[in-house]
Amino acid sequence: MSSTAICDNVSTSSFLTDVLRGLSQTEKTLPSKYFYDEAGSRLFENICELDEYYPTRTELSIMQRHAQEMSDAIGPDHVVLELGSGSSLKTQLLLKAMQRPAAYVPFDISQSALNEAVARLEQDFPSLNIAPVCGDFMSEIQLPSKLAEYRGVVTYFPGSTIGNLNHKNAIALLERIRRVNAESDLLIGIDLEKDRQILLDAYNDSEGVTAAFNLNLIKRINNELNADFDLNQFQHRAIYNEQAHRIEMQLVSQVQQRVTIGGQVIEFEANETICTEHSHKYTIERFEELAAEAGFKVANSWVDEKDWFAVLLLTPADATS
Ligand code: AVJ
Repeated sequence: MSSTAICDNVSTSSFLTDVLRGLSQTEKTLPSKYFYDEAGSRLFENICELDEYYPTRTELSIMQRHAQEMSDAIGPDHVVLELGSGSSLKTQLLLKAMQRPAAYVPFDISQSALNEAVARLEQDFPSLNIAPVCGDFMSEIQLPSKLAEYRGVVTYFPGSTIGNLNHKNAIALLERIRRVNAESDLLIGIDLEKDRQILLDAYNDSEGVTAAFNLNLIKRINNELNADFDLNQFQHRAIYNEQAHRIEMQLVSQVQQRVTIGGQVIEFEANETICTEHSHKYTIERFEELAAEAGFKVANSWVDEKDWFAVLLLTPADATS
């Protein structure tokens, strides 16, 4: 299998452009969406199984305990649109709890990830109408045309993936979800602010899996963009930025060095950093304000017993119900 196959309607030529643009800035950055090649996807799955990485199992426990209440709050006969390929246990728990789901639409940038998810879900839900869409949710999100006018759509966006986006892009994504359908609700997982040491440990795990995940990004650039990063000369680091309420993952250049990427030379000072990912941590109140800016209000919220993670049901703020 290859999770790197990108569907036809998504541009593939932008990887090099994005990489060079990010590394040409005074504060060097690389887009976190490029973490997930085949090796990166496998490393991320390994991260999810670490004791220190609490989000996956915590969100799963919320779904195990509350999926039925979520389904009751959403209502019967809904189209379930999931951003991401929906191969996870969380998706299965939601679909199992939904009453007469009209269709399940996994929406993913990777055709192969979609194929695998569909194959798996077909077995577990033989009577479910599964209508996959290959696309990038950073562009307009559309349902298959025969479902576009359907009344009652819920978008499922688990994993606190929204935390990767800055304020402006998070609002823009919520607005795109809001526009999917006149009656579109959103069930979204968000990671909550908590003791900073717990956050730091989750992104600096003792087995070095997160480090390998972070370094895999420049390994991928070497493989796919004809670059010569020396992986031994960069080190993983994750810090917590209290003011911005986010984990910041970095690759730190251990020495002064130059790297060639697609023929272009990039210079690094010793200790210079590349920011590879932001992972925002919210309070429910702060997320509520963000959602309001995009036209959503919080209808329900479910948390684990430690208040480490939340699943929120958002509905259009202008709904007349
Ligand atoms: C998949 C984006 C939610 O931010 O926690 C895990 C990715 N990065 N460890 C996160 C990630 C480092 C993860 N998200």
